[in-house]
Amino acid sequence: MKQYKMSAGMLLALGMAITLPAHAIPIGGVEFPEGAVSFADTVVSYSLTASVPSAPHQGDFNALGIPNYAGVNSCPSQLGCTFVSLGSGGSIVLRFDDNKLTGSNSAALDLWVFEVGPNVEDTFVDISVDGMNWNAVGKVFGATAGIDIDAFGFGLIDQFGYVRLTDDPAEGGGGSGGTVGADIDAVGAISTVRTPIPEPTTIALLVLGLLTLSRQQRRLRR
Ligand SMILES: [Ca+2]
Ligand SMILES: [Ca+2]
Ligand SMILES: [Ca+2]
Ligand SMILES: [Ca+2]
Repeated sequence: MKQYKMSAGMLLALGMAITLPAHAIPIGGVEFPEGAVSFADTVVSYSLTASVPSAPHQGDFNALGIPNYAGVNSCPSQLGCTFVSLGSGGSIVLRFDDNKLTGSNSAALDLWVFEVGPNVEDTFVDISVDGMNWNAVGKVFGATAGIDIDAFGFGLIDQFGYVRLTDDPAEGGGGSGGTVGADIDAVGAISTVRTPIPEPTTIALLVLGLLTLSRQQRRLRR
């Protein structure tokens, strides 16, 4: 019969590796206490108006994950691009899957939008629990900018799964051209909770089970 050889020390290390909280890592110059998990995971919709960016700048998936813009403003293709242009008055709806945006019960910034490209362009921001009922939380004023959602009456107990960004057609120098409208590289929740997958208690029980199994096998070998 095959024997499982795992020491108590190894099991403890495994348990710690799974349950230790993530270190605060500055991403794109901003401290995200939960790291890469904090960023938007799925594009729900991308809507353009009459004033559209060129095709290489319409890759909506480029707004997902951690920021990766490196100064290239004119993209050869959507895959070779790091941001998505919204067009004048266009919008994008993003969803958090492994995390949720929360307030902080303080005036600290909770949501950060990485807006890039040659022009600094303003964006209206709305947040939603269910992707249907929206709450306006003001604007981000181009470049990389944050929002304190507590200023709009929210707090730690509020959990939002959706963010909608809408280009303000009245602002920004990019009224036309390939990257017309705000250019979104990434959207991150500074104040965030992880969506529990799996539950820490489940992991603790698993480690305890393995520990018991290893003890029993050692006893049998004697
Ligand atoms: Ca995420
Ligand atoms: Ca706040
Ligand atoms: Ca632009
Ligand atoms: Ca990006």
